Amino acid sequence: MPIDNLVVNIKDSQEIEKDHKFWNTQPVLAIGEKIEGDVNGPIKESQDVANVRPEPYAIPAGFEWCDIDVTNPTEVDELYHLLKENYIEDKECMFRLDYSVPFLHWALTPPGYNKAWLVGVRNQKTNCLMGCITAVPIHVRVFDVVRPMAEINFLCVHKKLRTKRLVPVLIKEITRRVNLSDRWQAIYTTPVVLPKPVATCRYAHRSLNPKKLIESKFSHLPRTVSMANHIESLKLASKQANFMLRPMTEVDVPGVLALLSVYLASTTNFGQVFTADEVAHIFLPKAGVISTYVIDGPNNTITDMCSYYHLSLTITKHNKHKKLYTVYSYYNIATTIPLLDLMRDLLIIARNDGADCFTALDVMENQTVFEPLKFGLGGVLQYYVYNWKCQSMTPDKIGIVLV
Ligand code: MYA
Repeated sequence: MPIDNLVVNIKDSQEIEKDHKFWNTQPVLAIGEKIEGDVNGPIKESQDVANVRPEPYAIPAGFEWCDIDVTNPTEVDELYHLLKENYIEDKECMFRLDYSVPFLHWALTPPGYNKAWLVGVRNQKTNCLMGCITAVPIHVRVFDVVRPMAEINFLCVHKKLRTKRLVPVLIKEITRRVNLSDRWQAIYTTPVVLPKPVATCRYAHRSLNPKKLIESKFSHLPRTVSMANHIESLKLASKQANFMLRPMTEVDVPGVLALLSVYLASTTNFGQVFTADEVAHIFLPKAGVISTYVIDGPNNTITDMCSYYHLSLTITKHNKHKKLYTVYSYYNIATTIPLLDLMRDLLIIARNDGADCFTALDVMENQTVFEPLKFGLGGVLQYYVYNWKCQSMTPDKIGIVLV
């Protein structure tokens, strides 16, 4: 039973829609469609790139397509503000995800990224950015098959333009642009149930600053417990226990690559196949963006790692608190110490880093630490592979975390 009684499901699951007018036209499995045996491959075969539609899809009158150049300070700022005001929020609109500018730059410029895959929609008159969808290149392993794919994220439509069927146009346009690079599969996660998830995962939250989380109504004080006792029950040590755990540096890239590659291939059915350049870009610590800690083994090897990314929440309706500093569990691998000890130290590091809350999905082995480390259960997140047919998986077989 969760000790801390968190109420907010920021990426809450929503009702299954009955008639998916758009999704029913796409190469995805239908909800409820069963797969026989060990089928694992595309739904629709790859085409010749020469046959991909060369011109962009038509967009509603008054709007135009743009590429978003996140290396341009003005454009990344426009993206930041679109998301800050219009991206994912809880049902009561009390909390909204707040991806920082350095975070967006990091997430959207991995090695080999393509500017044409960061797609925006502008109002022709005002030039305001009103919608977006992004893709970055990634190699993904699904069971035993590795494919170059796209990782889709940051689908957002300005609140004033909702329910006007702009999403199908955005998705068709990003698909066209990805297809032009001869890629025919994509991965994405959403809180909503669409045809058809490959896995359904669950968030769990660990309070690091219980008083602030309760004051801002992110979590409840359990009915029979006083605030003082509640705070005491969630208290963590002031320092990490394992003094060998240290921030990752450039020389650790080969060791981290080897550790990640062996671990993900041997324990999961679905994961990113990293290159050294990707490991350097993704995992080297960047203040306020990504924190990675490692333990050394013999001969420049890395035996254990843990990491989190920094993604705050705007508190929309509170006089005192305006922002929750949340960090999200990323990749955690323990081979020389128990995962429980590694994660306890990671919580301490995150708390000392100023985080109010540590959030994790029940992917890989995370679930095993939730109860002993006093996490409370949160919302649901669905994982998808576009244009792929395979058996669905349990969360522990998911070896990838999308930001
Ligand atoms: S997940 C984050 C999604 N963003 C948010 O939740 C931000 C806040 N919300 C909004 O901005 C809007 O409410 C959104 C809907 C944009 C969500 N994924 O234009 P509409 C379908 C996919 O009237 P609106 C992330 O970024 C819906 O079922 N489809 O919608 C990953 C319906 O289709 P159908 C979604 O309410 C994104 C149609 O859109 C989602 O104005 C992965 C309605 O269109 C959703 N989250 O705006 C995208 N929500 O009738 C897929 C609704 O069929 C990528 N819909 O049910 C696929 C791979 C593409 C590349 C392939 C390459 C090979």
